[in-house]
Amino acid sequence: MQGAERSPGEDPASVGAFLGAASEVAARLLEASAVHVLCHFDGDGLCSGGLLLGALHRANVPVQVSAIQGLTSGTIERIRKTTPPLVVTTDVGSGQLDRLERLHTPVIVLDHHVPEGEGGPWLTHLNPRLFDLDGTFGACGTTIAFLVTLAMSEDNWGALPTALAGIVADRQHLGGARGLNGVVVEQARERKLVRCLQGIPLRGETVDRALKEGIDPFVRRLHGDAVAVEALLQEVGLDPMAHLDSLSQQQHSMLSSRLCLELLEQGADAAILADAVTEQWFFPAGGSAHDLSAALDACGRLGRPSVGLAAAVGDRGALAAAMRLSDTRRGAIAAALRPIVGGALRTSAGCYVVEVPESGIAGAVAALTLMFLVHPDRPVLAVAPDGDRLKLSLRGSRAQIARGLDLHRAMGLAVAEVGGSGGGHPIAAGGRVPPGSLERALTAIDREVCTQLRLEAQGTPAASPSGS
Ligand SMILES: [Mn+2]
Repeated sequence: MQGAERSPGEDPASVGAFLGAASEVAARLLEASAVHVLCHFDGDGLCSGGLLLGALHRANVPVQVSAIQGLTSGTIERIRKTTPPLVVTTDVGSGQLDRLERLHTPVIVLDHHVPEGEGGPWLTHLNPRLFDLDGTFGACGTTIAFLVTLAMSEDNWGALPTALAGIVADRQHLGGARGLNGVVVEQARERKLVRCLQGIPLRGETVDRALKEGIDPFVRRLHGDAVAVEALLQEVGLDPMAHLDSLSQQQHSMLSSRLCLELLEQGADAAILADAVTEQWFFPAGGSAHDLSAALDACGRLGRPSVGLAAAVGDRGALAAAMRLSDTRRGAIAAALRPIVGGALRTSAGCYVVEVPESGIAGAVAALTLMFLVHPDRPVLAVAPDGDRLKLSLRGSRAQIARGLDLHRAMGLAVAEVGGSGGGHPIAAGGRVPPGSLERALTAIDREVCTQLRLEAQGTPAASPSGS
């Protein structure tokens, strides 16, 4: 793929070196007698796994894909027994290099997480971070997998919807595509494979339903209120039944501006809204990256990864099933957001803490709370029951990262303190801790976040969502 000279915000030489390494990986995949792909089970993971599944299938390379929650020693042992000639991990693996090395079979890691461990002779590790490229906002597992498949064959541009859905799933579209994502989007535009609309991305078919049922953005005054939605649409002169992908840029901008006003009034932060106003990607054959992303994410979170993989490869029936799962998940997230709107959150020294009824939506609730419901001077921690443990999900903002936030480190310290497990990215981290250890874990997170963001360790007055 050409494009070293077209990378917004990245050093062209680094992009070129990365694409060169991606081509070498592509050549090895095409030569493999069989490939076992292990992908993470979230939206980014399923998209990246689906891209490889489709591309290898088209190239007549026998391929099998397993969606996994994490690379546990049990998973490693199971894989080792099957002695696959080549293992590829996508959106997972960089944090478990030493464990993968113990497979004693060739492994290619395609991941953007912070690397941990050394690996060894069995491993090939393709991670933008190793090329001095942005792996937090500028490339996700799907980006890496897509660039590898493009190096296998230009025909794989046909899977662009899945590639952009993966980027949205990891929320790297916020603030506009950059880094390696920017390289992909720019070339897709040149090839007329995508229509970009600037504004607040909305999900669903019709404008009316997007506003009534939408959670991202979560507009408190409109959510679930048909009368309020109808009045607002009349005000901006939009047909409630208009399909989102039929809006002109001017109509989309007008609606976005009106929604931004609503969000500012409910207390959302102007800087975060500036990020939320971004490109939404629509495809000539219909649908948007946002809808596809939500559908695939729901498949993973609701324990139906095989439906998600089939949808990522383009199976129509699977896509319809995935869309229904997405509706279910959206309803559960909305139900968890409503009490937070009503003030059900507490403010610790370093976080806003919200309680969520189920672990599968904790990350999403934390992210949406941070974006739309609190003053974002500190990250949001969502806590949910998760079997015999507690799930912790921490989400921060880009502005907080610029101030020094590193949630991967904060979560690492917290789980080490209480005997749990976890990690992630500077902007988003998760962990599982023993029941009863929340306050100790929170103390450790608070201590670290206060240091990183130079917050007062005690005494910053509690903020609450405005208007509640
Ligand atoms: Mn990812």
